[in-house]
Order: sequence, then C-alpha cells, then structure tokens
Amino acid sequence: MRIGIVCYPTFGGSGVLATELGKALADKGHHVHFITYQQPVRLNVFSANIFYHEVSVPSYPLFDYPPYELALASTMVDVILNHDLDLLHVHYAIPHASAAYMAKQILIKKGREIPVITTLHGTDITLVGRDKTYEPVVTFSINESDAITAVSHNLKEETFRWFAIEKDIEVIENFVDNSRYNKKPIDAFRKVIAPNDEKILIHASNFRKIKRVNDVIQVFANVHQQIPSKLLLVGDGPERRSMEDLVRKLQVQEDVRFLGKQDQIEEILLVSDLFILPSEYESFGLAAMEAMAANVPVISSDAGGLPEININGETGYTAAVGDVKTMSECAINLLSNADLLQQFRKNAKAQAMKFDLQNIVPQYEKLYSRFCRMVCEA
Ligand code: GMT
Repeated sequence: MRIGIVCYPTFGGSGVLATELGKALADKGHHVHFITYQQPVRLNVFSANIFYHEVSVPSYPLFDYPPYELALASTMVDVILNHDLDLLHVHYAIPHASAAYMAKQILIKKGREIPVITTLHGTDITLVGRDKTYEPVVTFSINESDAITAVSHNLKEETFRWFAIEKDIEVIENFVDNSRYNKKPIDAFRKVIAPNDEKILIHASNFRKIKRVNDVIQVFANVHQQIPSKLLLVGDGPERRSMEDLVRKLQVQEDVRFLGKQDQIEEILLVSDLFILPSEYESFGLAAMEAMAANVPVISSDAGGLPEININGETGYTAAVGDVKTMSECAINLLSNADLLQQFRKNAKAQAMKFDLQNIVPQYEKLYSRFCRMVCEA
C-alpha cells in the first residue's frame, strides 16, 4: 500500500511511535510517505520505501501566527495526488486530524477519495484537546475520521468521557521493536556512569509538569540514602532548570546526570537497573515500555494506561500519583534484592515481547486493508 503518515517529528512518544510504525511498514514492502515539518528524529535509516515530504510554512509580515494547518493540508493534497496514496494515517489529533479533514474535502471536489485514520495518543485528548480553545474542532475532526484508534484502553475511555464521539474507537496498543535491544550492554559505558558498580536509575521524558520529574528526583534522593546509586535524566523541556535546582537542594548533584535529548536511548537503557515514571497521567507510557524492552523494571504511578503495561509486583511497581514514599520503598526493596531484581528484569522483557512490533503492526495493516481501494498487497 501507499500510506501517508502525519506526525510530530520531535522526541515525543506519538512521533516516535509513528516513525517506528512507518519504518516497520516500509520493511514489509509498503511505501510510506512521512508528511511533517522536520525530519522525524527516529527516521535515521535509509529505506527505498520511505519518502519524506517537508511541510514548509512561508512567513509573511501579516502573520503573527503562520497558518501551519493550512500548509499541512495543502501538502497532504499534493502528496496524495502526486504519489497516489491509498490512505492517510494521522498521529495526534491536533492539528493533524482537522488538517486531514480539510485535505479530504479538497480531494472530494477533485473526484478523489482518501480514507483518514486518526490515532489518538494522549495529551491531544486528556490535556490540550479538552481545552475549550480546541474541543469543538477536535470532536468534529475525530468524528469525521474514517477510523479512530487509541493507544490504550484507558485513552479510549477518556476520549468517550470528554468528547461526544459518535464512532467506535479501536484500541491498537503502542509497540516496541525488541530487536533493537537484543545486544549486550556496553560494560565500558556502565563503568563511566557507575565506576563503583552503583545502581543506575533512569528517567526519560519531555520534562513537562505532567511528568512529575520532581518525584523522580525525590525518589532517587531517598534511594541514594540507602543504596549507592546514580540517576540519569534523559530529555529536556520546561522543567529542566527547576529540576537542576532541586538536585542541588537535595545535595545529590554529584550522582545525577542530565543527559539531554538522546536518539540512541537503547544503549543507555541497557546499562540501567530501574526506570522511574511517576507521571500525573500517561495514556500508555512508551518510554517505560522501551525500558522494559531493555530488561529494565519500572516504578511508575498508576495513572491512566500505566497499569495496562506496568504490572504491579511483576514488571515493577505502581503507586498513586505523588506517593513518593511507596515508590521509594519499592525501589529500595527491588534494588537491594538481587534475585528479585533479576526476576523483575525477566518479567519486564516478557511484557515488552507481548508489545513487540511483530504483534502490533499487523493490527494496523488489518485496519488499513479495510479501507484499501484495491486488493492490498505489500
Ligand atoms: O508524553 C508526552 O508528553 C508526549 C506525548 C506525545 O504525544 O508525543 O505522549 C503521549 O503519546 C505516547 C505515545 O502514544 C504515550 O506513550 C504517552 O503516554 C502519551 N503521553 C501522555 O499521555 C502524557
């Protein structure tokens, strides 16, 4: 099939998932056309089946706010017509679903049909989309999509709770490419981070308030009092400065490293012992699933879809949002019991295998085939 994928090209989970999906589809012989304003960060391979179309938004003195959505819709029309796409799969509702609706209407006038599939990822529903600034457009454009998918059962429920959705929402969970993690941890790398074989705790996010990075640091400070340990903080965002202050206030700065944005996260995860994700909300928690793929158990909150992936007492532990005490106790218990840690590592990997790309990508292909104009073959 010839598939258009529209996503954010940044480090966020929706862009990562969309890019990994496109790469997996290309490996299976589909032609995948990414339509974004920048090369997606995970689009770091060459494939004869992958095409990248940049949306450019020319500036004009009149525009205080350049109309990205219009430029995106026009690019969609252009790519669909010139590359004869079979369908458009948009990731994250805002503004991709409404731009897709506009492109679809333009194409109808030209006598061309294009099915639109919208995948909801999380904050497009639970945070930004619910805001009355966007809600009417989000509701409309979700309802106008030919198919809607959500990345977890929780997100499906949240979407029905907050929006007047008139169609079914199919759950197709996020996935991870386990083959990327089937390599040995680099001992020399671990030694650089933890020269005295300290335990390595890790967190990765976009450092927004919703991620509660302050809880990560508090948990680490508690663990650190009892267990020689290091904390790796991967990613960047608005909370970074205040988190640096908190690290100094708690006097753990010697053992905390801010690594910034990283596109080779698997090397870092493979040398880690415990992943911390105490978010206020996660529709799924792809970052935690990637940690599990690297045999790393997870301490997380029990918000949103996290309990669907992090099984309490098996792949890690879950606790109520903000319950730093329980999270710290669980982390200390796990890190001080080598057999238990080993068992949790195995359980985490087994869980990641359930969410392997081999199991999930065919679900998208099956969905696409329902909307295919002709007999679809790769
Ligand atoms: O977590 C973020 O702030 C980024 C956001 C995104 O859309 O890029 O992530 C959302 O989508 C991911 C991929 O489906 C999910 O794994 C994350 O849980 C979800 N984030 C939230 O719901 C807060």
